[in-house]
Amino acid sequence: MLRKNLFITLLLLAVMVILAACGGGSSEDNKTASGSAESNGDVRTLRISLGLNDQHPLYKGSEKFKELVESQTDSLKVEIYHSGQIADDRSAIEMLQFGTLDITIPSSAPFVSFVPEYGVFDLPFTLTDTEMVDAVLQGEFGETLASKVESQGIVQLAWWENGFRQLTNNSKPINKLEDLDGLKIRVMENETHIASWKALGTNPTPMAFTELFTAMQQKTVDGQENPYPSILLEKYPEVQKYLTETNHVYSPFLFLFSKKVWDELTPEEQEIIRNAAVEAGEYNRELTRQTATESLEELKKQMEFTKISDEELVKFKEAVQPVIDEYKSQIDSEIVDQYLSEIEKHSK
Ligand code: KDG
Repeated sequence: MLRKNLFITLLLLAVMVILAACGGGSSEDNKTASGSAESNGDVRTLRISLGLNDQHPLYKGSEKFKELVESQTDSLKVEIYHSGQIADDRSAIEMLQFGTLDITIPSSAPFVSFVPEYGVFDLPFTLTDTEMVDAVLQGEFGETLASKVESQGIVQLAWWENGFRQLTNNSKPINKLEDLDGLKIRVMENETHIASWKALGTNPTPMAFTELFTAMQQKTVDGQENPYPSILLEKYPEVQKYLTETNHVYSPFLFLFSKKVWDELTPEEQEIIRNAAVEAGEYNRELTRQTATESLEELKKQMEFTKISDEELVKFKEAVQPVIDEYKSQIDSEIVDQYLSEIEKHSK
């Protein structure tokens, strides 16, 4: 009798577990017409795809965005997927175009193959400090450039910050241009970056961010270049010995939204999301700059640090000038002229 009751109880339990699993369902089941955001009638869940981990100011900024949106409406929820859980940058951008993802916040470099005008940021040694960055991106030029993306089925809502990029490698300290000779460097999937690092004497390999750490661990590449927060928070000192300050390129983060999903939102929801993206962007930029300073102090304890002298930097700039001239001509000249005149206007 006892055994029979036990069996019935266990059976009932198993049925309840199965029913619960079917009832909860994965987020895939409740897709909207656009196939991306989850919606159970009156609540839509927006998914954000990030390449960096949950320690980075990019993730912290996304949490701020989530807090701002969810505190202003019950019709929207935000889910954040970090470390390329959903996709690498290029695939995430394509998913926005198909409407199977709502938001991604990549660097500008992988976005150039979608909107070539964003190639201005890849011209080395153009933007030189954060005041200039804010004047150029948070002003008319930033608006002009952001208005170019809708033709790609994407809406850019704000400019966030990745930062000024620095070089790391596992082979030797870098003090002069010749020290770069033959180094195998991972670069972003971007023609100008490949050409620039070739012109600097290295052997560049374009690769998705999600593959970078393993490539360094397995010594497929000798080094890479990223801003200080990414170098520290993605734990590169575990696989890289030498850190070199070059500030060779400034990488903005682009807060990108799927146009397919955007067009399904109410004007009130659009306004809440746009304002939250801008406000969380201010928070992200401030936090990224603070983190960059703190990260460098910490990295100097974990890696051998060198800084390219101003005299030596002249040789770096001379080496990449032909690349700037060549790629400038491949970008809409009006945009390049506006970009360079804005930079001129804000040069110290
Ligand atoms: O999603 C984050 C990436 O866009 C960013 O870290 C890319 O700087 C980048 C790189 O080196 O790929």
